Amino acid sequence: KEILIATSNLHKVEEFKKMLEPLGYTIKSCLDLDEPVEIDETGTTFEENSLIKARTLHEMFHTAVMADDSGLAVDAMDGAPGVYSARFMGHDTSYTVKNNAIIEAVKGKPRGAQFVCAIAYVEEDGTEHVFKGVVEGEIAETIIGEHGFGYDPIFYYPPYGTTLANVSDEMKNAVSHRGRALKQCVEYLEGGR
Ligand code: ITT
Repeated sequence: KEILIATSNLHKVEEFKKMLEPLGYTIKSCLDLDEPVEIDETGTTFEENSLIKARTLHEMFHTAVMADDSGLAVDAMDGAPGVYSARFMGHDTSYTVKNNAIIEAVKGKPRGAQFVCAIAYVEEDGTEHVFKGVVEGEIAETIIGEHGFGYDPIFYYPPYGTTLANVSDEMKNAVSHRGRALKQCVEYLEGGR
């Protein structure tokens, strides 16, 4: 079965492929389209934004569409950057700068943080579903690791004793917000056969 993922983020595409292709799904994304798709993420929650993205592509192609809206919520920053994670400090600011700013912001404060992911799935006939995944961790004291993307190098995951950028893709996907949301989505997909 072919699923169109309503994302232009190559890192997300790679994670979806790694998790879905072994199950027999064929993955396409906005990166395979001739024209870039601009989607206004006007929602205030991960759920709303994931649905906005999935609906937009479903309206264009009438195929099965999945979308991911995700981000990092830092306790000491009242849940920021949250749904604004991609836009935090501006789209063109490097993640080294963004990650160091967050490390600075939590200095001397509680270090708790969550990665949150909402996956919206719109079936060919338009039926909508949203699945949510969360992973609890802490903001690391320094940037650690070269794998993953975005905020992974500062997301310390206590059971692994290191950040999600310092473990294999398989280890990240096994516990990540995206992995957890996608697992529920797959349970629905496979259950419905
Ligand atoms: P699309 O909307 O095209 O999917 P995006 O990157 O703009 O791409 P979001 O609006 O959902 O997607 O923003 C998510 C941001 O949250 C992402 O750019 C990262 O900064 C951060 N993020 C999400 N998942 C992450 C992960 O697994 N590891 C590290 N950072 C993550």
